[in-house]
Amino acid sequence: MNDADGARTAPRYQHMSHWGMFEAEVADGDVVAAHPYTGDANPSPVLGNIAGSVRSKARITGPVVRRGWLENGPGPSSSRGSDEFVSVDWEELTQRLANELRRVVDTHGNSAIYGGSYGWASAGRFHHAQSQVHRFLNTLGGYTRSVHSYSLGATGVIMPRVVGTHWKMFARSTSWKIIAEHTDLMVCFGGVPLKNTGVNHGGTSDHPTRDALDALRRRGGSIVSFSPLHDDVHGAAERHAPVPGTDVAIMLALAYVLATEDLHDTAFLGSHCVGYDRFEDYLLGRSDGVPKSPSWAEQISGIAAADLVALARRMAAGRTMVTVTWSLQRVRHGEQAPWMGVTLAAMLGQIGLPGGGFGHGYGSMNEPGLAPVPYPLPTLPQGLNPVRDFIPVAAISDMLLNPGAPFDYDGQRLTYPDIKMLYWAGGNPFHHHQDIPRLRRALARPDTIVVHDPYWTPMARHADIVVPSTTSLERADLSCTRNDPLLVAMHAAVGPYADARDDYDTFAAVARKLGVGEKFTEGRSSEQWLEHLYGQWRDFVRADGGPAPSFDDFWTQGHVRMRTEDDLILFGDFRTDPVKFPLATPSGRIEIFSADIDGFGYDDCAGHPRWYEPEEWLGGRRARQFPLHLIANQPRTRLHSQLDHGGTSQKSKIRGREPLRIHPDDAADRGLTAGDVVRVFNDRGACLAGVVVDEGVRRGVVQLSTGAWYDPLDATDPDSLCVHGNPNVLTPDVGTSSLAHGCTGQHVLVEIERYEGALPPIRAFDPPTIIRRSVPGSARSN
Ligand code: PGD
Repeated sequence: MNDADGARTAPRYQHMSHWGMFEAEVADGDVVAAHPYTGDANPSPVLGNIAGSVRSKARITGPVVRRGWLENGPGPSSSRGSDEFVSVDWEELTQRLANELRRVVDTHGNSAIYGGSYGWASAGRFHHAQSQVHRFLNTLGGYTRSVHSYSLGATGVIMPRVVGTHWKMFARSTSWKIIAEHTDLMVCFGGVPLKNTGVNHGGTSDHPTRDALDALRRRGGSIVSFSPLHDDVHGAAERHAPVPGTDVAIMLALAYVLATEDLHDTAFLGSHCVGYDRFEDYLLGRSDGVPKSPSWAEQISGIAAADLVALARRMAAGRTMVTVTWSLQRVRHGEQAPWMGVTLAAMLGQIGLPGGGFGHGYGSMNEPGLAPVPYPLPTLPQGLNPVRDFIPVAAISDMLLNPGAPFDYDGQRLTYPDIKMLYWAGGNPFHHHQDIPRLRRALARPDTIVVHDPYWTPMARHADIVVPSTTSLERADLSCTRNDPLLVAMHAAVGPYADARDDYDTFAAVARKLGVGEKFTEGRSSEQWLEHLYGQWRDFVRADGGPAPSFDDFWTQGHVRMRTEDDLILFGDFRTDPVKFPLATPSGRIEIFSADIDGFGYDDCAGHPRWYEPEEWLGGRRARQFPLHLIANQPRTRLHSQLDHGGTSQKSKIRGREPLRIHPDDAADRGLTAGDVVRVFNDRGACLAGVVVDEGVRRGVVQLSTGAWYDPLDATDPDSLCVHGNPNVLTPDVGTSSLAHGCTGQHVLVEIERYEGALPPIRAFDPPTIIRRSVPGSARSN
């Protein structure tokens, strides 16, 4: 390729990632730079991790099988994670996979395969790994699945019972345009962290949050934020740093002021809600003798009662939007924060009005606030799963460790199935699951673990059969999300690296061996599937009068721009006419009191929102032993654990360890200075981290992001120190409540001390030992 002056320039290919649209610049078979899409107002720095990712040393270069599994056959094994691997060719790998799937299905039935396979994988509608694995397992007769997500485990169960939906709260949220034009006061629980808006599941062509918040302030609106981390918000006029995990107490106090000063909208509560009376009995202390007053909340949260009184009055005086980030529900009793947020907004009576009401997830991902497109997305059909067994996604260790045991979930009494095979593609449980020592013991239980991944993640190291996947950069795909105007052609930037294959081709090969090849592929190659999915999507768009170029024209032009619903207001139609547009709740209204939840009789989730004292918080007994509250939040330098070896992520590390932020006084108390390496520990585990001293962190709080690849000092020991800084060696593996059993990885109590020993090397990105059988004499390689 030549530029205008005739100089040779590196070729560029349009592509999409979960953190934005870009052009991949290629040299010597690798992507050497990712240039952001010129239409993106605020591109994510995470794009900086892409350069060098194709040929990273962490790539899985060919199919391998764990040595112990090969020698002893399928069965429980505590050698997972420390064993060597043996390289095999694709024919052997696919045949072994087919044989093992056949054995498990014939001997134990399809429910013995856990195919929940949670994870974000890559952008791209066709090659999306979870869609591929689910379609594949369905062609074999199904699998035990998981429900909901690590992002939104509590919300996914509580919100349908309160407002009849959870996904509409983000996919059809009040748009940034409306907020910028109408909101007087945005009260943000958990802030609006810009770092998270870099990311959108499936991709994004723009990042408008920062500009929308600036526009709101220019118009005279203001932002009030509650978060123990100062930088969790952009442009706030007022920042409050509460004790972590106490937002529900704060919201109750604001509600108390509204109720006692007659500032609540009784007409709206009567016409659009049910159960306010029952809640008010609790709020004012009539049912339990404890008024949830500002002074009560001050004792719990550390926020001055006078500030809460003043804020409640301001909230009632203008157009107010109450927002709650997703992180607030990723804690024990996580159901309560979004439920209480809706209740507070309902008391203000502005739900469904322009710029008022409730928002859940502004700043949690890019999507909330983005205008939706009115069409369905091109989607790979996943087929039907006849297996009835399922688990809430964060119950994986519970399931593996307790086959046959009963458990509660959303009003049902269910039983954990007896899993013999785990099939994972596109996710990293060592990133997403809590209490890694317990997870490692759980992963020792099944007969066989299969992992497809492009990289030697800790999960791949714990597999028996490791399938090397291509990265999205090595394949063509379509990208499109429900809240972005562009359908984008993702051009392959490079060919498949080493002996990696597209997941689709692996599944097709195994399906053929099992006699269901045609059912899986429908006779199409990947390229034919792209054209087929595009054609189906084009029919919808054409029927709506939208732009619908031929596939070839679309591919050459690079994208199609769709219309979007720019003036959306969450629950606007319901507000206008609650009879004609009822919510999908039993009453058709907002359920401040849910008779159904009340009827379940759970002691950790009552029939209305309420304050529960969590186990992991600074106000409890456990804090005497572990006096620092660790916030294990989303990283600013990568998406989850993806490309932790990339440039942007690596630049943030301290002596190779994940950075841990601590208040200067807490650092001084422990004799720590910036750049020290510390041991972070509690009674579940320990990891190393690098100290960053930061006044923007509340006293008593430390922050260590998720996503550093688990790197045990002793790989044979499930309780080993992680030398790299993965906070999930510390977090509790306990569900949000009996209702949702969502992930509670956000909060954990710890103590910290300087690490005095010689610093162990970081080996997380080095491949494990692989015995190459193809070479005479079985030469070893690392
Ligand atoms: P990722 O790192 O995105 O984490 O957990 P998730 O498992 O999604 O993992 C995706 C994997 O897919 C990577 O290993 C990547 O290499 C692989 N991959 C990418 N493309 C492909 C492909 O084409 N094929 C295959 N086979 N693999 C591919 C995220 C989860 O973590 C989430 S969503 C949240 S919100 C949670 N948050 C927290 C938290 O707040 N606090 C704690 N402590 N823990 C959390 N965990 C949760």
